[in-house]
Amino acid sequence: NPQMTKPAGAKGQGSTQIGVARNNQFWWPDQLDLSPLRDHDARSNPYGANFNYAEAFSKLNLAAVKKDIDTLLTQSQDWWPADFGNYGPFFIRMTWHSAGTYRTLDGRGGADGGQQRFDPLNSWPDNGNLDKARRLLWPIKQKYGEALSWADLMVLAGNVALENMGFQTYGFAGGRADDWEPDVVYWGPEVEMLASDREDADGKLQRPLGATHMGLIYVNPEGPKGVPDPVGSAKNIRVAFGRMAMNDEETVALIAGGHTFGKMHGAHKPADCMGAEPGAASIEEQGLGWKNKCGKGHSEDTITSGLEGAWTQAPTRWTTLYLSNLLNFDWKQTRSPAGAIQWIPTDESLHTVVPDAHVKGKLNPPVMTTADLALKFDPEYRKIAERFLANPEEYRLAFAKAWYKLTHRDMGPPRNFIGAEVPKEVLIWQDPIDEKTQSTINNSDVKSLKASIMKTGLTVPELVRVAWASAASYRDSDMRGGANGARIALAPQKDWAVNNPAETAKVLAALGKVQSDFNKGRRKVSLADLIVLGGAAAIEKAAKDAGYNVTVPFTPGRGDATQEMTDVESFDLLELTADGFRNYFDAKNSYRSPTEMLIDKADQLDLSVPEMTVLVGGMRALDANFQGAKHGVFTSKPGTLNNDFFVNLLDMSTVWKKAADEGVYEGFDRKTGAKKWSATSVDLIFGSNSELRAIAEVYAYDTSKQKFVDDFVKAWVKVMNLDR
Ligand code: HEB
Repeated sequence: NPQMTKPAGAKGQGSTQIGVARNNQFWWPDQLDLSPLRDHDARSNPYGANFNYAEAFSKLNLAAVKKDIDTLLTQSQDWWPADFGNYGPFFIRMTWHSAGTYRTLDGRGGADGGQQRFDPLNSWPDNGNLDKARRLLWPIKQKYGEALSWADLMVLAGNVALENMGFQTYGFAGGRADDWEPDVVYWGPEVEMLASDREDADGKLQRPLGATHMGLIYVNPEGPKGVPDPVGSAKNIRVAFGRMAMNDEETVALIAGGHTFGKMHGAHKPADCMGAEPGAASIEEQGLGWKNKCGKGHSEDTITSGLEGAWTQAPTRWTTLYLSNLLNFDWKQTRSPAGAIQWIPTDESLHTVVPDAHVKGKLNPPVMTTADLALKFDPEYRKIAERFLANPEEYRLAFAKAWYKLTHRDMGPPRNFIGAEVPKEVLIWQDPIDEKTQSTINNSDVKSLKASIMKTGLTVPELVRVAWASAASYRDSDMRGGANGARIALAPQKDWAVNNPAETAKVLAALGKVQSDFNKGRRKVSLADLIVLGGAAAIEKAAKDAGYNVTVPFTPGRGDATQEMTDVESFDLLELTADGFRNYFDAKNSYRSPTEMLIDKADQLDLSVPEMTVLVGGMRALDANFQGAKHGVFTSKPGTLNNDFFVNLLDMSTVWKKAADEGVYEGFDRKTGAKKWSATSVDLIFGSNSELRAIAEVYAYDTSKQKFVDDFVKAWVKVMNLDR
């Protein structure tokens, strides 16, 4: 994927500068990039690895913080005066752009981490001038320090803004810890901001992307690729908001509710006035960008999107005016002072109904973007918009709930939601678990249950695969999935191809029998715990068979979910199209190569390069491939936990050749020519990539046999506990 190796930044000049180190992907674009497994090192965090943000936040007086933000909203600052005397709308846009990068397909993006403060997001054209919104909040951040992350503050500011302007929000949860460096995320194939080259021939948006253009949060306000076509815009919006987990009703509520507030900014032609984005601005601008040299450079001279005007007659109040304007007025195309296509009422008497944000006595027409008109001209959106206008309370609640979901979607399970304003109700998108099913087992039960599991006759590979399948559904990006809940026993997970439904059903039936026998007694065990315990028992046996005595640490306490608690459609998004740890690859549905998908999965499992390496080697030794395939099982004793994978991979007596089957390789004895092994690229990459080979060597040392077993068990347990 050579295009991905160019800097995402606007000009890509870095590589021609003297003294700039080039990474290997610059010279050899096809070389596997391991950097996703090395980001967010604890040493990047000035508070260190042991800082517990949730604890710090929970000591905060949330009401006091909110009061401070509320006061700040109407204290206009000379260096960036507030439109209509209230920063509320501006902050809402900041919040929405912070959360709105979330995309369901890989769970990346979203408000967690506070990524908007770092490039590339910091400098995305769509985030224009939001550098000022965050800078306005600095006094609050400075006051509360480590107890209030930027990530939480950016969401909270939007909530306080809504409340200040008369809207009743659904709730707020803190708990988003800050990142200290940009996430490594694939934001699209384009090498220029605002370019769009991410649709296939049928117009389908490339997976896993959510936005239609590089540098935009969702869609182009002026219409698809700039064409003022409201119906076409509706199609874009439906895909883009769908990939943010929003249905039609939520989408209408969000856009209408959001554009009830504030205005757009396009007072002058950007080319004549605007300086570079923060990422490219000069050092004396101190992190700010988009310096505007026209007029005052702010207030009535502000340029952000290039569109200009407010949607409603009362842009700092919660009203239903957006909907009534949209539906009741006829709209004609016009251009903003900056030259962008937008729409104003055909009725000229309506051109003097909106007060100006800064100039006293000046009156303006309300405006709509092409994307706003999508809500009027798409028949489905229109029905919803009409219903909302006729039922204001329904509209209010729909916006409140959609806003809450938008801003909290990537926080993971309910226990991550903290603070005095967390709603009592657990919502379906939080993937609830039935608390009543939580295991109450003690250490001696753990021992006896392991014995009962091994007596079922289930094999080591069967138990390992199902435990892995259960836990490895986890993705760190939005903290969904994982072993807790035992959703592997429920639709859709039980039917995923990667989980080999027949085998999973067989193993779960046998474990279910162990569970029901045990639960006749005084204590109870959840299926989720038993699945993980099954993996532990199997690994202990496999280690013993290889001559090592190990205990796989186990922490009980998982619970089970019911089918009713499981949003099947939303869980389908977690389906793995590739799992290198089980040597599984679905070529049709995977959007990258098997080895790249391995790195992506390892990243989602929060693994380091050594952890990923030892897990792959161990899984092969355990014979835990999908459907028992022999690729990479470089051992004469499959099903035992030994380092043969590494020893044999690095053994020079084998020569490797491509096999007839796509993606398969065969290893032959260099002298006799006899066929010894078969492998996939996921296996061979550990011998071919120089950085992975360095780790593979470690696990092949004569002196590393015990280390291999210990490290494997450690990494395995980490995966089992990722969601806890
Ligand atoms: Fe929005 C603003 C577009 C959605 C909220 N937006 C805005 C603008 C534009 C837009 C262009 C202007 C900017 C400047 O400043 O210039 N949006 C858009 C689109 C979409 C949207 C295309 C999709 C369809 N929004 C949205 C949502 C929300 C919002 C969802 C929330 C919820 N916005 C907003 C606000 C504002 C805006 C609040 C205003 C800001 C101020 O005032 O500053």
